[in-house]
Amino acid sequence: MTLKKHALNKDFIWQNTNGPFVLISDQQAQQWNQSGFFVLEDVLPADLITSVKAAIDPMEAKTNAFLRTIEDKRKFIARADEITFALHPVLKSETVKDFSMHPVFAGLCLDLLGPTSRLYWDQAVYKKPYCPEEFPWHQDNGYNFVSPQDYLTCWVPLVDATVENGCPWVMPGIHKTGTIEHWQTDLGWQCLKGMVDAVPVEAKAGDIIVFSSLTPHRTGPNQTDIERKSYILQYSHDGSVMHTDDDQQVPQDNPDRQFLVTENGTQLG
Ligand SMILES: O=C(O)CCC(=O)C(=O)O
Repeated sequence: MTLKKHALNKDFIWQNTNGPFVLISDQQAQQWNQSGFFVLEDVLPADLITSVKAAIDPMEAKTNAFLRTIEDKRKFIARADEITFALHPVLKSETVKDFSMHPVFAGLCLDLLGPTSRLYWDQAVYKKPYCPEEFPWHQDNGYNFVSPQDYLTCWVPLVDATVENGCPWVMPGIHKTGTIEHWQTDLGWQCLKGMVDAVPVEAKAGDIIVFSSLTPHRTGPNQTDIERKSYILQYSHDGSVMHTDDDQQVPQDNPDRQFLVTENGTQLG
């Protein structure tokens, strides 16, 4: 596969993570280095997921209700009654804010990013029953280009995510290239076509799918009557900047939603 690099990806070198680790196993570290993803199984208790879901559901309901009122019932990648993106639940709920500082996320930051990290982005993504469309192949850093390019995405299923209801699929190995070129489609930014070598990643509520901002992923259509609910938390190196279309570099340190979760090797939660 010949991949063209993103115009801003000039000198990226993937750095393998090396122990000692506070949370992940050597095998997970090896999968991270080689494939750009792994699953942490059964690390979040059911009552915690229930309370996070209860906090997010009304936010998502408002988002979906808003989408129903606008032209074509869609805005950018969000479509009423198909796929919704409820942005920054941490701004609206202490339960969710506390969740974003949970030791499991702080531990992942220490093992995969380094001593000092911030929450960079958080959003709930709900795929409605019988949503017919996939969400196309992309790297998270293909949406808004952030430097350093390698941040961390934690895809948290709020209900069990299966191939049938639209779980993530990943393309292993490409993370080492850094950010690749994306093109715009009706469904979102896209960086790859086809499914050869793609790996479906099913996960249960209580698990976390962990992948790099540089790992191409997609989610499939929802072919069930179950609403597929996920909460996505992304953590970046302290000092990260977002590159804007007019060549500005905007620090990603909004104190309300991009707060530190680890500092000098210490978990702050
Ligand atoms: O969860 C989904 O269905 C797609 C969302 C996604 O991949 C993302 O927000 O990067």
